[in-house]
Amino acid sequence: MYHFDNLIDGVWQQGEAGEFSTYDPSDTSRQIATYSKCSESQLNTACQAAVKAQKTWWRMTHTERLSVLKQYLTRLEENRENLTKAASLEQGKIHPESNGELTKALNEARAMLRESYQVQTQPMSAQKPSTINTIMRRPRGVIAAITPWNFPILTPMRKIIPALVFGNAMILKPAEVTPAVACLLVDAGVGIFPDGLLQLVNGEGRGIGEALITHKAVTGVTFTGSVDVGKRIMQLASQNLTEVSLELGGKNAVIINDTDNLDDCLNQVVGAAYACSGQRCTAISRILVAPSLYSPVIEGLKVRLNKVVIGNGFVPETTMGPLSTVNQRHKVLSMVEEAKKQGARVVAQGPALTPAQQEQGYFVSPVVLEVDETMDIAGSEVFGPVITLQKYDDFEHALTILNNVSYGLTSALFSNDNRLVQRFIMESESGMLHINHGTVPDDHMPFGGIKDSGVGAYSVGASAANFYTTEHAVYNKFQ
Ligand code: TXE
Repeated sequence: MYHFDNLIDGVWQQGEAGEFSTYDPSDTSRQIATYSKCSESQLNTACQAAVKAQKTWWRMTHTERLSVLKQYLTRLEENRENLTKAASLEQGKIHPESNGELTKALNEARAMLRESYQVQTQPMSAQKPSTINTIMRRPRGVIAAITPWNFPILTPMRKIIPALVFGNAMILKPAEVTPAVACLLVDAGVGIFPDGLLQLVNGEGRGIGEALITHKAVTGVTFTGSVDVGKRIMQLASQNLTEVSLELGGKNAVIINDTDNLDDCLNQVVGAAYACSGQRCTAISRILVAPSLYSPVIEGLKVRLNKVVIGNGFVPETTMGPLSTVNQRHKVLSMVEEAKKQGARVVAQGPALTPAQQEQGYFVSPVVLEVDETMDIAGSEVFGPVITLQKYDDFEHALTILNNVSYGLTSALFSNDNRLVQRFIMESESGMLHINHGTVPDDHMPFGGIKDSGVGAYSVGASAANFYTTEHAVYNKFQ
C-alpha cells in the first residue's frame, strides 16, 4: 500500500481537499494506494514556488542543467524496480511492458538532453549597419502538465525532461487512476532539483486540474488525454492566452498491400495493436488489406490471438493485462456490442475469460472485427484490444478509408511498390508515418498528430523547443 500527498516547494504536504484511492485493475478488491488532494490555496503556494525556482534554474548554464538532469536519470534507473512495480500495480499492464516503458522513457530523456544542444540562439542577417540580429530562445516559464493513465511513466517523463532541459519549472497533475509512479518520479528529483522546480498536485481534472490550467503563473499547458478534455483545456487556457500542446487520441490504420514477409508484418501489427491491452494513442486499431492478402491475414491473426494469455501482469506467462478502469471496460464492450448490432463479424477472438477474471478485474479478451465504413466503430477510438478489419478494392480506396476519420496521429503502410509508398507519404493524414514498420516511435523523433489527434508543437526531440521555449527577436546595434 502506498500513500502520497502533494509535492510543494520540495516538501510532501498533506492535501487539504480530501482523499481518494486506487485499486488493482486485475483484482478490484485490492486497494493499491491512497492520496490526499491538493487545495487551491496549496496550488497557489506551488505556483509561487515554481516561479521562484524557474528563475534560479534558468540562471544556470545549459551544461549545468544537463549535469543535474543526468544525475536525475541515474536515480530513476536505480529506482527501476519501484517505478515499474507501481506502474503495473495501478495500471495493470504486464510487468515486462512497464520495464520497457521505463527503458523507453530513459532513452527518450537521454536523446532529449543530446538534441537540446541543437536548439540555439540563431544569428540572423540585419538590415541596418553595425547591427547584429539574433533570434533568441528563452524558457516559456511555468509549465502545467496533465497526464493520463495509460503510460504512467513515459508520458510524465516526455513532459518533465524537455520542460526542464529548456529551463522551465513544471507542476504535474497525474491521472487520478495511476498517480503512484508520477509521485515516485517527482520524489526522485527531491534534493537534485531546486525546491519548487518539479512539483506534483493530486486531485481531479475538473477540480485542481482546471485551477492549475487557469492559474496566472502558468505560461504553458501540456496535456495528453481525450479529445473532449483537450478541447476544454484549450478553451480554459485561452482565458489567459496560455500556450497549449495537446496530444490526443488516434484511430490509427495499417494498410497491408504487399509484403515479402507476412509473418513479420503481422507480428509488428499485432504488437502495435495489443500492447498495453490496446490502450495506446498510437495503437494500430484498423487493418486495411488488399484483396489478395485478406484470407492469409485473417488466418495469421487467428493464430496470434489464440496465443494470448490474459491475466495479472506480474504472472510471467501473462501476455495481456486488464484494462485500467471500469469505464474503459464498459466503453470497449459496449462499442463491440454496438458494432455487432450494426453488422460487424468476429473473424478472430482471444481466449474466453474465466469466471474469476470476469468477476475480479477489468479483463477484456482481444477481438478482430470485420467492418465496413458505415459502422460507428470504423471511425471512433476504442482504446482497447479491438482491431477492425476492412478489405479495400484498390490503393485509392485504401487511402480514402485511411483518411476518412477525424483523427490523424499515426499510420503505416506495408508495400514494396515505390509509387504507392510515395503516395502514402504525401497523402496519409497523420503526424507520424511508418513504411514497412510498426508504429513504435524512435527516441528522438517528433511525436504528435494532426486533425483531432492534437494541436501545438510536437513533443520529443528538438522540436519540443517550439512549445517549451519562446522566441525573441534581438537587435543589437553597436554605437
Ligand atoms: O481521459 P481524460 P479518460 C482517450 C481514450 C479513452 C478516453 C477517455 O479514448 O477511452 O480518452 O479516457 C484530466 N481539466 N484517451 O476519461 O478524461 C484527468 O484528470 C483538466 C487517449 O481517462 O482525458 C487525467 O489526468 N484536466 C489518451 C487526464 O485529464 C482534466 C490517453 C486524462 O483524462 C479535465 C487517455 C479537465 N476538465 C485517454 N478532465 C492518449 N492520447 O493517449 C480530465 N482531466
